[in-house]
Amino acid sequence: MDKTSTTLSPPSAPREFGFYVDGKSIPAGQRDLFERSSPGHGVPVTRIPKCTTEDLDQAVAAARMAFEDRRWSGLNGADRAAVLLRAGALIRERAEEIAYFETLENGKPISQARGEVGGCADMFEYASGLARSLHGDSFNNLGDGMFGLVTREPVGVCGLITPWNFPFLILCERVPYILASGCTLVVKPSEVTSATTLILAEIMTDAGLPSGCMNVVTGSGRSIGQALIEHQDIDMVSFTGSTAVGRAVVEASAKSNFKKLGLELGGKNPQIVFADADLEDAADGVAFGIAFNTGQCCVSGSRLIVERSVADKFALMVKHKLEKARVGDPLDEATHIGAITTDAQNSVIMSYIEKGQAEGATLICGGEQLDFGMGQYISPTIFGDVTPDMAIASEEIFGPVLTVMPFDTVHEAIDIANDTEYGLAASVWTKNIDKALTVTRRVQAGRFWVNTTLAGGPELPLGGMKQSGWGREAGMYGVEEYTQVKSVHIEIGKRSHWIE
Ligand code: TXE
Repeated sequence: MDKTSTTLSPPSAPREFGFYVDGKSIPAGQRDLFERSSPGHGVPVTRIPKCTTEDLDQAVAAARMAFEDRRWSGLNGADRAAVLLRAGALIRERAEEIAYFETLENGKPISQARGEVGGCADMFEYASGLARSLHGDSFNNLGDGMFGLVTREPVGVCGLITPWNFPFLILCERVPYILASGCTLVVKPSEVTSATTLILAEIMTDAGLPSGCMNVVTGSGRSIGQALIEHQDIDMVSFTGSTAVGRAVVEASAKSNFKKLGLELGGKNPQIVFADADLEDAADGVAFGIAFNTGQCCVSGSRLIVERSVADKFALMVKHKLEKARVGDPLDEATHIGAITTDAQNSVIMSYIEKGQAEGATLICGGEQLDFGMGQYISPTIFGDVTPDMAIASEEIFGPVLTVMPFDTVHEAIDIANDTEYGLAASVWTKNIDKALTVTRRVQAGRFWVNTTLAGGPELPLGGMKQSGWGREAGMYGVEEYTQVKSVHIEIGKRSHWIE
């Protein structure tokens, strides 16, 4: 590993975090601890408490009390906006610390983590405006005797379960919108990446969020996560993670209190490249789409569907790009591709690489476990001679593994793109406006990119079609998800009597 430009090193001892309830950090005390080692360095970096179900009950009770006494939902939008704006500023102030722990726990490159933290501050700043502009509707067309209103009310106490691939970004695509709506919340981050969620809880208190409005319980999905989704006093759950656990969330909602759900699940996202595209641009975009965040990205462009006349040439162009990407120490500012976040994920990716070869696909590049003497790294991988029925072409791998499938016509490209149970994201690369629009209309995906990929920001909503999930996060749509509407008929003058 080239370590010439490494500027940071892992801590000499792990930092201990408490969980967070009612505006205070609560130390682990007698609770068991979960110690997290950096996937890039193999040394312990953080320790978090394994919360008990009593801790969860306490956190939910704090969120319930904060919601019901209206210390947050009863404020006017401008006051809520002021807190969210201050939180954005505090995220910027603590950006280096957040990026450092994000990189240590997740394994993503520090330069990428810094960029994400800046984007997270922006989420808060944008959502602050939505706290003021959120509104309902009125009906002035019901005749002289009647006026109609549709008001928006916060859903109540939200449970938020987040994954390990973008611990801070996914959190910040939700928390400011949840708070902008007037809801209170209890967050359960992934057990392997809890640090930056706990830092955000401190930031929210420092920004002036009343106590009890944001609580964080830490621990495993099977114990604390499951108890949260079954909880009778949580009104809504937003879950981001695997499709399997997504099903468990739906089941738990049905078996408990029919809590409202938002789900962002897996993806097997197409990158459709036409021969008339700017192929240099497209090759860079496709390389970025599959290797960004080591492909551990629900929206990663993992299926390259490319026009047959340029397929071989284009696959080599992507290969050359990926070969120039620097894989290595996530704390090195020059690194493009960091470590695989968990041992389990590393095994999953390597088993798909073996399966691809066993199924008869051709390894164009990568496919190797890289040995840097520390951590776990996999070289970016491309498979050619792939057919849509192969596991590597149909199942979410969640790693830097790209499958190449050629097409001859626009309609064939659309059919291959839609031949999946998922519908999270898609990209199309072409200079032909008709092709771009036809593909954008016909491919089923909640997020679409034309001549770019993985673009995002606070304005446009996120979420999936088909088995990629329910609902939308971020943007005005994201705030509205955390509200429920009430319709109000108002009689003007005297109501005509039923019985005279
Ligand atoms: O996800 P899990 P994992 C996909 C990706 C990956 C696979 C497994 O394919 O290989 O999922 O990753 C909590 N009740 N994605 O195992 O288990 C858990 O603690 C309630 C897609 O990490 O779904 C964590 O906080 N909660 C993806 C969160 O759910 C439970 C992001 C996600 O964990 C729970 C990550 C339970 N029974 C993985 N079990 C995306 N869409 O971005 C676990 N959890």
